[in-house]
Amino acid sequence: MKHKMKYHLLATLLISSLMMGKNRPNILFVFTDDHAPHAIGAYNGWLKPVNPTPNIDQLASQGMLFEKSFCTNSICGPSRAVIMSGKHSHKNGFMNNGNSFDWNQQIFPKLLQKVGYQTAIYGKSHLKGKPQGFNDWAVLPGQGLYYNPDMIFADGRKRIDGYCTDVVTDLAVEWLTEKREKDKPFMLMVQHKAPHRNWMPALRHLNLYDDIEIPEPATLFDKWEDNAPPARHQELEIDRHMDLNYDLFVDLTPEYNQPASQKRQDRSAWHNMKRMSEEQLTTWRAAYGPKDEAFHKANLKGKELVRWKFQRYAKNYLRCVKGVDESIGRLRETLKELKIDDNTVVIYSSDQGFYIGDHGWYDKRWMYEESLMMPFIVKWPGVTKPGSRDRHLVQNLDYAETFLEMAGAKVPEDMQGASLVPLLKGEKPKDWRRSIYYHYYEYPSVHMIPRHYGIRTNRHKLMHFYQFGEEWELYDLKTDPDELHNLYGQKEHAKITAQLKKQLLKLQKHYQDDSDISEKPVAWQKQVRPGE
Ligand code: SGN
Ligand code: CA
Repeated sequence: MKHKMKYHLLATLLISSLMMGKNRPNILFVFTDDHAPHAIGAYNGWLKPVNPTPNIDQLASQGMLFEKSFCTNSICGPSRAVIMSGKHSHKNGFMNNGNSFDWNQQIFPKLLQKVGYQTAIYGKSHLKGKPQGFNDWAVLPGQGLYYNPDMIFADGRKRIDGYCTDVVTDLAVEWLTEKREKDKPFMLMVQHKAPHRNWMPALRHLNLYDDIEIPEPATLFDKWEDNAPPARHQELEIDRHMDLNYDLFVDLTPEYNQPASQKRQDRSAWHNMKRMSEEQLTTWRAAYGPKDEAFHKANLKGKELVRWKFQRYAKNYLRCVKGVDESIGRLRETLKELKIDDNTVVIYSSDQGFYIGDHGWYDKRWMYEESLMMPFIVKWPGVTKPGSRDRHLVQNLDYAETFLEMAGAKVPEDMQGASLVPLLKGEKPKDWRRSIYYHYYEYPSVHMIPRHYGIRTNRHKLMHFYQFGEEWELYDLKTDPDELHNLYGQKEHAKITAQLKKQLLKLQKHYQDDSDISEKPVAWQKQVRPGE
């Protein structure tokens, strides 16, 4: 009896101290734009030899890395809307970048505030409108600029001099050290523009990797022979679509204002160049001038030109990643200085994956692995086992519920993911999902990837491109991890195809995806490859 009372007293004390905000962890969520897992050392991809991310790798060695982490819709705004709402795109209403997010809906930061958390967001939001649910915020307008960006604060728009990744980190460090209320737990979201197109590194990184060759992806010269037609009608090839001036800054100066070779491209490269100060431009020209000169001299053609473009692209992309990696180092140092490192969950993620020459491409959008995957690394002191790796199928759909459970808040019934807290504790729930659902909607649009939906299990992937008749793809990820052999329609795979189709329908019912898929463009919107 005595024991029981003691237990009761302890439990009451624990609950009340939890409610007071003690013991509940702070959450630092560092989120970037277009950072593919294979450009993180700890993910052991083909870029590992470059050692691109020592600070993120250290985070992984101290926490848990999710090897099978995926998005629901591989594009920026939609991925962020899924994270905010814990609901698929068709439920939160933000299906493609052209939409505006309804900030009045239920989102996790508002629910965290209700249980006593302080919330702040700095950097790229891409959801349009004034953020709700945050005690403090400053967001980049639209895609934001790499140099001397404008930022929108609650009290208006201001230009801040400096390199965007550093500017955003400064704001976060300032909030942590000076602005937050120290007696409340917090959720701080630090959302970088980097390494988004057009890839502009910090001045201190312009010559990084000059002396090395970046390894090439095995599929750099993929001809998409076995895919359904959409893979041959895209506009994201390094060869045909990546522009020497616009994307790679060859000979590019602010005065050089010729239109980009692709009609639909916006003008971000020019805007970014024009924004730089004379001093910044001098350093920029000093770094790229000699590289451009060597390029002109070499007079490359065909495959050699593609190889050169790939090197320039991959280096600039990884230089941008370097800035992000340094930001993580700085943020973690700040947590240590403030002595809150032990009670702060640190998370690293990015809105989707990316092609870094894989399949000959850049950009994302497809349901193929490189852009379906998202990095997801969590260090939760006292909870995650250092250096552990989880292999359950997880999605950005799960983040909101995870944050809420971490904070001891109630998870609303209508959220569609699952809290990852059990996985973070190292548990292996028997009833964990066996497949994930995906749906991409933005077509016609830049890069011309048609709408598609699909299912991915541990072993297989089935995709349906529904705008141009019945186009399907089926891959066995165990025997064909690069997704080069479309098995759809082959007799020996009819059984698995039927099973997957059934499961796919089940998922669509489960998530209540009733989005209109009847709209059918009459023809491919742009180029048709010769011979088709
Ligand atoms: C811009 C980019 C595209 C990119 C979209 C969406 N062009 O339009 O390459 O696919 O954003 O990216 S750029 O010339 O402006 O860089 S997203 O990450 O925001 O969804
Ligand atoms: Ca993105």
